[in-house]
Amino acid sequence: MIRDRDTLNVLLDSVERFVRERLVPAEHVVAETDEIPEDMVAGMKELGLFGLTIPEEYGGLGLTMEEESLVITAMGQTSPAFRSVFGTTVGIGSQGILLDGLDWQKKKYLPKLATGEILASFALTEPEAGSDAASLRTTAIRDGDFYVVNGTKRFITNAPHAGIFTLMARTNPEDKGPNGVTAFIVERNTPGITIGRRDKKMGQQGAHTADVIFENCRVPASQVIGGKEGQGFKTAMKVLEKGRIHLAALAVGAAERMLRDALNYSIERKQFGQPIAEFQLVQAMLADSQAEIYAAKSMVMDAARKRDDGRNVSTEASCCKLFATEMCGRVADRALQIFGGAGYVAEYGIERFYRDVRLFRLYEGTSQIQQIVIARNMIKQARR
Ligand code: COS
Repeated sequence: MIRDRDTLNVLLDSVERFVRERLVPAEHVVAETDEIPEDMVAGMKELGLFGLTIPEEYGGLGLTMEEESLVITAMGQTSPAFRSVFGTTVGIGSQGILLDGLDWQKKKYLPKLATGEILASFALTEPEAGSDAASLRTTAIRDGDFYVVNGTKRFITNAPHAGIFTLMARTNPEDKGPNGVTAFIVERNTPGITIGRRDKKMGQQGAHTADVIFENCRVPASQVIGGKEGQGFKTAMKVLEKGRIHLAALAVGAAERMLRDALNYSIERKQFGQPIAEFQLVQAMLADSQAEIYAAKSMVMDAARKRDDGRNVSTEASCCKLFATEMCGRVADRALQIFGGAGYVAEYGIERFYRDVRLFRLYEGTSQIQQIVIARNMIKQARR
C-alpha cells in the first residue's frame, strides 16, 4: 500500500540521486578497501534509511511493505554491500522487537535504531544450525534475574558494528525443537561477548560478517523479546518471512542494474561491423532478462500489497525470494556473457556484481528452503 504517492516520490528521488551520485562512483573503492566511507553512512542516516521500517512514533519513516520494496529496489541499483549497512537494522535485526517486543523494549531500542545511532544484527545461524534453524545449540539458562548464554553464532552480518543482537537461544535444553527457543535483545557491551574475525567472502566487500561468541554472558531476564520464553523460533520465522520480500526487491534492483549495464554495452560494442545489440542471440538474452525482471517485480509488488493488507504471505514471500534471487543469478550470468571477455575483467564491474548477487540465493533462507516452505504450505492447504 502506498500511503501518499508524492511523499514517496520525494524519498525515491532522493535515494535514486544518492545511489547515482554518491554510491555508484564509489563501488570500486569499496570493493577494494572492504570499507564503506563514514560520509556515505552519514548520508544514509540523513536520508532516513536506517528507519525505513520503524514506525513514525519511534522516529522512523514507517514505510509499508510496498513502499519499502520500492526503496530497496532503488538501493539495489548499486553494490549490495551499501544496502547491508542498514539492511539488518531495518530488517531482521529490528523486526523481532517491532513484531513481538514489549512496549518498553520498542521505546528503548527502536528510536536509536531508526536514526542509525545503533545498528542491530540478527543472531540465529550457528556452525551446526543454518537451514535447520530449530536445531540451534546456543543455550540461555535461567539464573535468577538473568539468563546465562553460551554458544557461537556464525556469519552474522554487521556483527562488528552492532549495538544490539536479536539473539535466538535455547532456554529449554530438554526441548530440542523450535519450542525450546527464545528470542532476546542482547546489548553489545554485555560482558561475555566476543566478535570473531571478519569473514573473507566471495563478494559483497564492505558488508561485514563475523562469528559472535557468547561465554557465560549474563543477559537480564527482562531482555526476552515479548517477555515470554519459547516464542523465539516463531519470532525468527516471522522476521525472515518479511525479509524474503525485502531481499526479492533487492534482487530485482540488482538485476535491473546489470541488465542496464549489459544493454548499454551491447549498443556501444561493435563486432562484425555492427553493435552486438543488433544480433538476435544477444537480443534473446536481453529480452529474457527483461521479461524475468518484470515477472519478479510484479511478484514482489503483489506479495508486498497482500502483506500490507494483513494477509498471510508465507507462500508468496518464499515464491518471491526463490524466483527473484534465481532470476538475478540468471541475469548476472547473461549480463556477463553479453560483456564477453570484458565481463570477466574487474574494471567493468560486472564480474563483481556476479559474485555479489550469488549470496542472494543463500542468505535468509536458501532457494531450497524457499521450495520447502512453498511445498509444505501447498500440502497443508490441500489437506485442509
Ligand atoms: N510465521 C509464523 N510462525 C511460523 C512461521 C511463519 N512464517 N513459520 C513457521 N512458524 C511456526 C510454525 O507454525 C510452528 O508453530 P506450531 O508448532 O505452533 O505449529 C513452528 O513455527 C515451527 O515451524 P516448523 O514446524 O515449520 O519448523 P521446522 O523446524 O520444520 O522449520 C523451516 C521450518 C525449514 C522453514 C525453517 O527452519 C527455516 O525457515 N529455515 C531457514 C532458516 C533461515 O532462513 N536461515 C538463514 C539464516 S538467518 S539470516
